[in-house]
Amino acid sequence: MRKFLIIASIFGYIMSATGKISITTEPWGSIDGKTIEKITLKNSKKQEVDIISYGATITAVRLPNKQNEVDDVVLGFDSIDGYKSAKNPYFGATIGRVANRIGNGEFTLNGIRYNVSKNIGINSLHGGFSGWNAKIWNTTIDNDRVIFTLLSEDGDEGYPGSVIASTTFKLNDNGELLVEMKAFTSKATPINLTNHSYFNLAGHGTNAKEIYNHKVQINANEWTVTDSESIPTGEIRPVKNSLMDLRNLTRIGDVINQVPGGGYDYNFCLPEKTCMDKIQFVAKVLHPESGRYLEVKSNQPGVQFYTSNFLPEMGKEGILGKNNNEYFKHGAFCLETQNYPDAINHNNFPNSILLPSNLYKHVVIYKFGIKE
Ligand SMILES: *[C@@H]1O[C@H](CO)[C@@H](O)[C@H](O)[C@H]1NC(C)=O
Ligand SMILES: *[C@@H]1O[C@H](CO)[C@@H](O)[C@H](O)[C@H]1NC(C)=O
Ligand SMILES: *[C@@H]1O[C@H](CO)[C@@H](O)[C@H](O)[C@H]1NC(C)=O
Ligand SMILES: *[C@@H]1O[C@H](CO)[C@@H](O)[C@H](O)[C@H]1NC(C)=O
Ligand SMILES: CC(=O)N[C@H]1CO[C@H](CO)[C@@H](O)[C@@H]1O
Repeated sequence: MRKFLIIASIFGYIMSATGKISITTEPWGSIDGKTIEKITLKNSKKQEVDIISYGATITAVRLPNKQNEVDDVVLGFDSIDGYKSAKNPYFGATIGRVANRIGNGEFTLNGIRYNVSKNIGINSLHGGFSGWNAKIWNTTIDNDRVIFTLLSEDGDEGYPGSVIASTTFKLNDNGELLVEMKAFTSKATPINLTNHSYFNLAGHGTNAKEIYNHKVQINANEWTVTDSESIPTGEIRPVKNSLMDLRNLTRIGDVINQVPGGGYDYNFCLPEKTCMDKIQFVAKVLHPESGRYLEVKSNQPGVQFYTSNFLPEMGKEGILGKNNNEYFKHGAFCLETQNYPDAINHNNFPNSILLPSNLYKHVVIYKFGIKE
């Protein structure tokens, strides 16, 4: 084994295997002379996940369908240039320090007013101009897990405190991709991380035609109402008797075009509000024809369900993605587990402040399977 490792690493390719899970590493381009690494996790069910060290980004999830044909079910690019480009809508990345929006890019903490980068009009989105999605994380492989770590300096994008963050990915033989995000800080700072994979269980290039055939279920009795800039007004409203009621499996194509704003881009409130150590059921999505399903569980209080409303309209120039596929509006869905957006500015939302003595821990489990 040792000899194999040495020979393999001479070719820039490292492989380790623990039981039925294998992990391989290869270089995947570079930025300013710094090598980006691509890690591939594989299990014995022919399920595979690729993650790169740029943004701790999931670049591919390959899954068999009922006929045992494998498709890649996440949107992405063939090279690092695509991920770096201004056209990249955060495909697959780990988002921080604060996922989603902070109204006016401002908040007050311990009596101090902070400005953070306003990178979307007057608001701050997904951590600012160079958020954690645009940093090269350090990579460590530990048995069947890959761990990405990042140091975010005091004042990074206007946020207080130096933060050390890690995102761990582990695939098991039960089809579960476990993702664990952790952070420590030197000063009180808002933190709420998420991951932003754009899924299409029919295959990443099949667009709205197949997304409409997906059925979704979200375990939420309430949602957070937003204004025209997608900033929460503070109101938490029951889903009952509305298009936000996705408590039973619902075909996306039957509802999406009636939703205000051109589709879903709303935060749903899960039953447990404070659940650091408690994992709750978040959502399930099924694509009946392929049989592929995704089940999401997490320890977070909210989930942003987003149906790619801001990808280019069909008929215009799409986003040129993997294998020359073009991606268009409603071509994928995201289920971003998170704290409620703009929590820092709403007392009735769950706490979003990380104190120096505490550990931030966000767990998400994506279970991929096949329903016959
Ligand atoms: C915040 O922005 C205002 C102007 O937009 C500026 O005057 C002030 O110095 C900034 N504060 C910080 C802490 O950067
Ligand atoms: C990676 O580790 C090195 C050495 O420990 C450190 O200097 C660097 O800041 C780390 N990079 C990131 C992105 O955190
Ligand atoms: C991001 O989404 C991908 C989808 O496969 C998932 O594997 C990953 O665990 C997610 N990360 C987080 C932090 O949610
Ligand atoms: C969900 O399904 C259950 C059982 O099939 C049914 O009783 C209930 O009315 C449905 N709820 C909604 C909101 O459609
Ligand atoms: C409710 C929740 O999980 N939100 C988290 C946001 O982040 C802070 C720490 O930074 C946690 O304390 C909250 O629990």
